[in-house]
Amino acid sequence: MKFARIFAFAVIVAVSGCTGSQPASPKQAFEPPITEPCDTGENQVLATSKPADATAKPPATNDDSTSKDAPGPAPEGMVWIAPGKFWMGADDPSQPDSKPVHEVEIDGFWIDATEVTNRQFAEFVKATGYKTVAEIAPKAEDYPGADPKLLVPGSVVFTPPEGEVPLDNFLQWWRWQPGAQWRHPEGPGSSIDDRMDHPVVHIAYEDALAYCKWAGKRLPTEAEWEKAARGGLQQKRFVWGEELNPDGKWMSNNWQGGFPHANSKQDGFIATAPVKSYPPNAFGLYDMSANVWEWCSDWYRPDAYRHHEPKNPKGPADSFDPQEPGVPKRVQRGGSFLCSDLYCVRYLPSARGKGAIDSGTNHIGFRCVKDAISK
Ligand SMILES: [Ca+2]
Ligand SMILES: [Ca+2]
Repeated sequence: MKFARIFAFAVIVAVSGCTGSQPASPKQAFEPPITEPCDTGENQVLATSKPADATAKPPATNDDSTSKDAPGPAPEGMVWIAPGKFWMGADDPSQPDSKPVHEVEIDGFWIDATEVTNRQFAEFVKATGYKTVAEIAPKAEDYPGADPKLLVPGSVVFTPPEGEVPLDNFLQWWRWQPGAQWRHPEGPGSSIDDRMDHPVVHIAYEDALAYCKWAGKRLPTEAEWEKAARGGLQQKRFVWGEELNPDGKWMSNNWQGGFPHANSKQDGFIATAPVKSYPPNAFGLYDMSANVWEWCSDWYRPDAYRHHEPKNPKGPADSFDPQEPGVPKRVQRGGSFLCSDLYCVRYLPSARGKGAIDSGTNHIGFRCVKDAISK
């Protein structure tokens, strides 16, 4: 894999002390303020906010996508998104790659109500013996300059620094951790035994594809994901409406407090939360905002929306990220438990993320969709 685990590469090279080249820098978690200004004005954290009641009623929808139009019984754990149009994107200076706002028509499809959990992924692995990318040692030829001792199975793990740090170098809070993988999210010694209903993490794109194929499903397109995430609330800032903390409650698992060193956990969780810990959106979907990033099938390009087909857009034919030309990236959506209002807001239905296809970290997962009729 020529581009295997580029995120890991960055950390491996940095950790190995190789200074011969600048490490590639996948920015799937955050965009540096220098290149994409953060919006810190209207999202002031409410110091007294508490986690929302996950059993609360979802918001009313003005979309015509309702489950009553489903073509048949719902596959287990899935929700029907009826065919229809919606306004995709955002007219927001902090999200230049989400412009222009454009109307898109989408065929109906089924979507998982939750992120794929450790319990579900374990069933897949038990049935297939599948090994994730993080469980396979990187090849030396793909990582020139890396210390061979570091070319072992592993992944990249968020590790908060002890104190405040400048937000211009992600290597201050990401580390290459040998042995980190979906069963051991923080590395050897960590376990998912008490996290079986949390979203699976350390998932590279091909890992997500393999699961989807086994499950008879596929990854959503970016347009399908956004239509589902918005829940019919046309052009609203959040998947639940316009307010960050309606009734003083946190509506998703993101980050509060100083980033990246002082998570104040006002929403109840430092890292991943069990799926369904927060209220669903108006379509009955959970964690479309934050918890973990979710892979989509589209290649990433910042100008993708200018070339979208009006119906069922599948994204560009190739990938281009001006910040890392030559690194193939797919789209990721929804943000994660690391998304901070003080750094870069990414837990919005319009916000686009991107990830090197062979890199997973401990805040990247996925959910699947399924066509009404197998194609
Ligand atoms: Ca949190
Ligand atoms: Ca999510």
